[in-house]
Amino acid sequence: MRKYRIPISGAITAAAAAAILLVPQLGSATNVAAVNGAQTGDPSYVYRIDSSAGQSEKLFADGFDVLEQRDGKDLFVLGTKGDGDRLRGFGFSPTVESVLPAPQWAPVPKRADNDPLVPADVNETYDGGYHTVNAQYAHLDQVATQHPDLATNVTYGKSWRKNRGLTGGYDLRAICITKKKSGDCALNPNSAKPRFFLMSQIHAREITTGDVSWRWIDYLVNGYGTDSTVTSLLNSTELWVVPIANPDGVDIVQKGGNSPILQRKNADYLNGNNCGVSAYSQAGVDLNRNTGSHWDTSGISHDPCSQVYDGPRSDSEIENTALEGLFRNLYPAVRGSGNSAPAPPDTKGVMITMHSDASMVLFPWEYDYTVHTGNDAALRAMGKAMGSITGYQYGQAGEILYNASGGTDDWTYDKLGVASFTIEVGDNTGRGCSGFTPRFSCQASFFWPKMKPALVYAAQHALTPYRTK
Ligand code: 0X9
Ligand code: ZN
Repeated sequence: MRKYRIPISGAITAAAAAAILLVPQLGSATNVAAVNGAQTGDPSYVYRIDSSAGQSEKLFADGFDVLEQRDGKDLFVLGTKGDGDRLRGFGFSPTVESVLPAPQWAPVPKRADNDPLVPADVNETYDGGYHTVNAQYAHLDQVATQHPDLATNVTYGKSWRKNRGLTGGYDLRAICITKKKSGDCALNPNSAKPRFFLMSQIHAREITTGDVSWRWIDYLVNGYGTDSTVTSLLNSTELWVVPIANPDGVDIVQKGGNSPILQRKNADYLNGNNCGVSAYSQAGVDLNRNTGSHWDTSGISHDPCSQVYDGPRSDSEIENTALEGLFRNLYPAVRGSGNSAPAPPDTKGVMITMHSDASMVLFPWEYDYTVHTGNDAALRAMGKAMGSITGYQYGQAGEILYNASGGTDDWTYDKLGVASFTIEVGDNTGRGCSGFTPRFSCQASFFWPKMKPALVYAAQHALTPYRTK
């Protein structure tokens, strides 16, 4: 087979890279498949197109994945079997140059407590047990079906790919968990119960965080009526979870199978598409630099290939505007303008966005550590408490990590006054669970026991976070 170098197009480059990277491993993957029954997707096709100069632009515009490889005036496009017909429909005459085998990975055995009747894709995993986007979404459906008195699903938007009508995009989904009374979980900021909001994988490759959300959801729905802490939480509080805030990015990550692709950003390649797919150069916008809170002021880059590219304008990305729309539907805007106006002491609500893996509890202002919020004492007190529960450092980002503008937590605090935190879920104990893709057994043995009490603490403070001393 020919060797294709780095593909040009950002969004589908990961698929290309996954397929290409997996080729050398095919022998061992096949063996694993024979033993465990590997999950496979569809093969990818490389099409050769006799094309005059400039047509790559048209191919991009039509959503095709043009590879960097050239042969005279021939171009190469990576796609599905059906893309051959689509290319013909756009007036091209493709021939199949090669077929790349589908990524393969071995699923973990079913979780011991799994109902054998649940849809199969709840168990679809990669890299030893991490759940795919579809599995996370099937989990939300399963939980709502099994616990109609406790769980409500909300679709709050579409990912960048889905919104553009490209293949492989996803809905943006949340779940609300509470012992339901009339009006609970409504998209109305004036809720009877205070709201604790947990989100994960806005940075796609930080895969520990999605797993913590999965376990948090299970802990809540399985504990109601049997665990007194959970029971009183669900009676008093709405627990919202967005397990995957950046599903297009996670789709790229999971295509690496047992070697996840280290995509951090979303899949929006329109600002620059010649980035490759490495951990340090990749297409996409960093969603945690893109929000309209002090956008473009610190810890950012204007290079579209950079890990911290903040986008062409504030809130340019649909994953963020959709999420912000959800936040506005869940929390009233109670904070005045300016950097030091406090939210009132009786403000309700806590938001935690999980990242990895610096082992830190962070709170606003994250864009500039020399500026403190008007709620600094209470945010710091909650940060300190969660720091002592987890064994993590705590502080504003610039105090212990680096200043960075346009993050989710600065936005929810800035625009709405919500008590907001980033928890960098990590291993600072030398137990071998550090990095973006720790072995899956670290989740049950290390991260979940560490995070559970911190999340319970935060949820229990959703009524009056700013009264914390
Ligand atoms: O740089 C980030 O976005 C976060 N670290 S990570 O390694 N997970 O990428 C820290 C974000 C802290 N919060 C804000 N800057 N808003
Ligand atoms: Zn992160």
